[in-house]
Amino acid sequence: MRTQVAIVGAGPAGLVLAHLLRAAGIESVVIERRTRDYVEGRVRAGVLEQGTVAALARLGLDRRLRAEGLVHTGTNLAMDGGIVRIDMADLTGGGAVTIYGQQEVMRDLFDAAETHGMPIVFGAEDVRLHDIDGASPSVSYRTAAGVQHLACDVVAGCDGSHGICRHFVPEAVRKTFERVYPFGWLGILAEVPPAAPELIYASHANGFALSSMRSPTRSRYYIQCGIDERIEDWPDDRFWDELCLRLGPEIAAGVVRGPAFEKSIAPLRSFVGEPMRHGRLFLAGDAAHSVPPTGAKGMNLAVSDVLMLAEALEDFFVRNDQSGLDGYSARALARVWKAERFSWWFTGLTHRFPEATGFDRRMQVAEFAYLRTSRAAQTALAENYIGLPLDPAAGRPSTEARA
Ligand code: RFL
Ligand code: PHB
Repeated sequence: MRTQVAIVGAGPAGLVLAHLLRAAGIESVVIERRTRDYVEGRVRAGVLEQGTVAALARLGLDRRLRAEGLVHTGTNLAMDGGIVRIDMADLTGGGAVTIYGQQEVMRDLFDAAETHGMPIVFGAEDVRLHDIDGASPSVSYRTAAGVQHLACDVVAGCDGSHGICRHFVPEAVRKTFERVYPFGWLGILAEVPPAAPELIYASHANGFALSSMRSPTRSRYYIQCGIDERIEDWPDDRFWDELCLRLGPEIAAGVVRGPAFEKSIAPLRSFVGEPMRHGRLFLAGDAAHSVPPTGAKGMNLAVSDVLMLAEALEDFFVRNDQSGLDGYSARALARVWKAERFSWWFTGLTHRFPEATGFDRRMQVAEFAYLRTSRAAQTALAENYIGLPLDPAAGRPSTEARA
């Protein structure tokens, strides 16, 4: 088998890339270890930046998103009984985010892939990359039919944080930067109306809590928990009691309790692997970097990476110009590091760190007090939350301008 771009991983990065390439007339094959049901069933992100929504719209993948997504023009921070609303629309000149679950995004991407007959191999085991240093790389994998070989011009490593692609960047050139947080997020989904119409990020002496949603009838809540804690330690009643305590009495008054039909614990980590390219291998999304979920940036970064990669691949295949591929890693990392900074900062402001000193805590209190009264501080939060532009310095035309 032969294709132009072999894409490893059918998460948001891999599938959005496949759709972008198809729109540019470039062939690809997506190789995924799991089943469609598994990938679509993972409860993860919920907040789409405007750039992500615009990319899906450009691909004609926004019909359900427009009908069912909830446009939020504000978000809220609560600490020590005070609450500050970040009016994103006012602070950024009309900016907003859209609440639409990653599961729904995946469903739309898979449905459209099926409609267009885009090749996706599910259940591919033992994926390996070959000859990425040369001009004719290939990918091998095993299915029920035996070992398969896919020859290609370029490999896109979109296989998430536990993927194998990043390990094909040789140790000698690979630099990793990591921060592991001493806590995780325990999240639940429940078929109950959300506590408030907008998201609330709350900081409490017992730890962080987040009130989010998937729809007007479906709530998504998270609480900070220890990394050693187990789901079994958190029966529904204990979760709801702790959530209400951390959100504070005013917000808790709006919490409607109900059975949690999904409950999971995710550790928090900041991670970047540099460079995002080696030879003919290009990494995108969680395969190259992770952010703690506090800034709601993970899926959005996966999409912005592949927007840049698709542009570079179009230059390469359609215009015979390799400069975009050569510049991809630096261009993507410039945006990645800003999202890393924002996610790290927002995590630091809102979570309780076991090793924090009295000084550290006073810094959080002072930062929150500053945010409450400073339009500049609120603007900084708002512009990061709605998503920074692809290329802030006007050195290169943005994707939007070229479209
Ligand atoms: P994915 O989604 O992990 O997809 C990678 C795919 O590659 C497959 N794979 C392989 N395939 C073949 N061979 C192998 N050897 C393979 N190894 C892995 C996997 O099966 C999978 O299908 O990575 P991608 O595409 O880069 O997308 C990243 C996002 O999924 C992730 O960043 C977000 O979910 C993060 N995230 C959030 N992001 C947001 O933008 N907004 C949010 O509000 C948000 N909230 C969250 C989150 C992640 C969370 N968890 C559970 C980590 C909330 C949580 C709790
Ligand atoms: C979610 O709804 O899953 C969600 C919302 C905001 C975040 C993270 C996750 O920052």
